[in-house]
Amino acid sequence: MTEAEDRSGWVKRPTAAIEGTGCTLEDYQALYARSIEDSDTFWAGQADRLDWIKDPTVIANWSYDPVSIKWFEDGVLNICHNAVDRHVAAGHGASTALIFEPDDPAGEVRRITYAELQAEVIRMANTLRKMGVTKGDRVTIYMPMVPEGAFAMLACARIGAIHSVIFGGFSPEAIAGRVEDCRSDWIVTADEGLRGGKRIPLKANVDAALDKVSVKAVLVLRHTGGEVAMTAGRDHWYHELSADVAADCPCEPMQAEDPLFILYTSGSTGKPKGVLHTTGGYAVWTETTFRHVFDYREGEVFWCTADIGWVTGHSYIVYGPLLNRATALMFEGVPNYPDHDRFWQVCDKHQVNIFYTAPTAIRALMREGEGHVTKHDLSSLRLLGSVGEPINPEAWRWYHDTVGKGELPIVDTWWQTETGGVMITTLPGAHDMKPGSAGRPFFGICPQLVDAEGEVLDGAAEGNLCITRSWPGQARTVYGDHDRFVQTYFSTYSGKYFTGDGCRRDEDGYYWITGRVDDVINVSGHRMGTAEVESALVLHPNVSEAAVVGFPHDIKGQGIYCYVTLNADVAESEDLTAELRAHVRKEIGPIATPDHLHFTPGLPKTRSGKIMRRILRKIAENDHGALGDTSTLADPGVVDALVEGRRNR
Ligand code: 6R9
Repeated sequence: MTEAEDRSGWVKRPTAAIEGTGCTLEDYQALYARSIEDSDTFWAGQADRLDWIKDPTVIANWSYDPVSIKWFEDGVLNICHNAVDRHVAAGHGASTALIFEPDDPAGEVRRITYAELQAEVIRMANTLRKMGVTKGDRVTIYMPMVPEGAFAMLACARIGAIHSVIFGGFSPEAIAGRVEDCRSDWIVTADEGLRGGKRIPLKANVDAALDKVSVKAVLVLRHTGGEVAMTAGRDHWYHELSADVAADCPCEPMQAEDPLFILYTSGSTGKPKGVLHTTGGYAVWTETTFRHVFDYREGEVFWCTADIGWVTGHSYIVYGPLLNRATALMFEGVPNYPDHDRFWQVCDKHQVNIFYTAPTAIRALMREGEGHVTKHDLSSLRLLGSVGEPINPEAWRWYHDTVGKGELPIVDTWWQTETGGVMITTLPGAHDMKPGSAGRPFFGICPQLVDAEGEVLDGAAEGNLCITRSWPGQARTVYGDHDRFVQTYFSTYSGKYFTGDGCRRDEDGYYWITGRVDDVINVSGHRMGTAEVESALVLHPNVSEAAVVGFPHDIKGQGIYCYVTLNADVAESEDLTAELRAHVRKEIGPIATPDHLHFTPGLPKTRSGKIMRRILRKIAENDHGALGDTSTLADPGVVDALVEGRRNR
């Protein structure tokens, strides 16, 4: 128990964080009320901080039945202008936009001012144009965590192309699927990435993907200098192709509802969905959430440890910070290289003020002991943040007490790829915190809990989390498949956006996310559809059937537990286990590597042939006493065999 705690379960917000911030509890309450009761005026006011080529006069225009979502629809703007050029034009060209910390701590740090950022984005934009990219085209970005990744995103936005960033840890198969799905004709990549001293063969992965799909051109950044194959006529070195491009490139005027980016994310069924975000609403939403949630003050260094391949990197490394003229740190490496103190060493080295990371990283570092933290001077830190999965109270306390010296506020921000930015969080100057609770709804957000039948639950309750009103940063569709968008998010509870998360609201109106209620698991903060892992497993010639569930994992939050039925003539073996693990890595990527493979002659199925996942989850959790009703199973004997198999591991 620290001094900051004065009520059981509560951690008081520190008064130090209140000084200088615009948002006290009273402000929050007044602004929140206005954001709901007078929503258009509120959002028009937020939108006013941006430069519009044509000011929007229609603010919100949405319906959840039928599904059609538009914000600021008659407004015209360019988000790259707002994130970059606007600041240079206002005389802030010399302020630092990005600080790049390389994987190797002895490597070269890069500081990129807003003026330099503008020049770099123009160079990239004109290079893309030279390759033939025009407004509305989809450009795939498969890059390491280097500033050129951000340049490429902003360059697309500048010329009106739609970026689709693919996390550098994904496999050639995953790249091919995504390139094909959005019919992207261009890929921006690098020779290799670097993570924890290891080289990631990005260009080779792209080459393997391009055995399956074709594109017009590939732009390759020389990063490590590693040897790569270049296909004449298709592949271009960035430094060569950009050498003679013009030094100016006007920003394309974009309608607010013109697409900005596609980002693929896992769902409970089928292949990953291309979630589509548009320009105006996303700009207003990331600008506003960044400003309030992180209480950003001029000159501060903001560090979000996510990768730009995830939505957190899009919204809080690139767009949110740059729209606020912040200094964002971009880190190429991993938390435990060269040692477990890397995060804290970087915080000290770059005098980081706001630090935003994931619970899985906190748990992993907590295990290594506080010595790694205390040996560094962390006095620059002012605010801590968490995102990606529920943070367990033990990890919260360690973060608060050891990293935050028992003083710093923590914002536990709940949101999703589909929400574009933070939805539920405490605000540092406004709210006391409860370890493990995300807190209160952000401006404009109306959460609602419903039971399985869709009945609305009031007051303190636990149920499925829905959002009843649209907000500017909401995804507009699934690229190329609007029906799937409607089906996935608006059909379970008609007239509401269903998040897929379970949630409890306590007597103080604080929200506690309990995790996914669908067949999505959260592994180290990464979303993974169990169906994706199953499809990968059954692609193997020896596998006849597979069922995948999550199970509690100390570091990752959830691990991947795979039940596998082999073909009749195949015997299980350690070699086959290793082969199947490698097979899943190859199909999806290392983040999908199974933690457990449980060979079984059969899976528990109902008489109609449905796999009873509830039972498989319980067995994976080692919760054998609570298997519930198994009477509807076609063959109840299967369960005993599975329990026996679990006990033996
Ligand atoms: C931003 C991001 C979304 C899913 C979401 C939920 C989980 C994210 C959380 C959290 C509890 C938090 N999640 N933040 N759960 N507390 N603070 O992570 O997007 O990759 O789309 O994942 O992550 O289950 O539904 P995304």
